[in-house]
Amino acid sequence: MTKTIVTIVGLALVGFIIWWFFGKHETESEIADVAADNQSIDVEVNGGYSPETVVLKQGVPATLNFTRKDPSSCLDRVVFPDFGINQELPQNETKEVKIDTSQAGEYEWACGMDMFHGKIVIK
Ligand SMILES: [Cu+2]
Repeated sequence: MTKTIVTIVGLALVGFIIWWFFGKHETESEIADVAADNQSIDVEVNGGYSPETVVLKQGVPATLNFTRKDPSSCLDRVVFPDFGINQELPQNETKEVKIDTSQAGEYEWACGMDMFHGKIVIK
């Protein structure tokens, strides 16, 4: 019985390792909800950003609602270098980050230490 369990756990681990190294890891991408004159999207901050890529419509003012669940101070700031934004993210509070969508393109954001990354795609 113990042997069977060990074998199953072993196989599961091997499967996980194979998936981890060879599986397709598409970054999670989400399109903002667009209303007439604004668009918004919720981003959860927990060991990284979810979604990691946010798609915004050009020309419509955008708000990203960041909520940090992660207790680590690593993620307590979010920085958008292209927009000159450096926003503090207190834990379990939702902070709005307004994005100027007048220019199409791809813009990265990162935690205060540049360790975790996300991306806005404006098109
Ligand atoms: Cu960090």
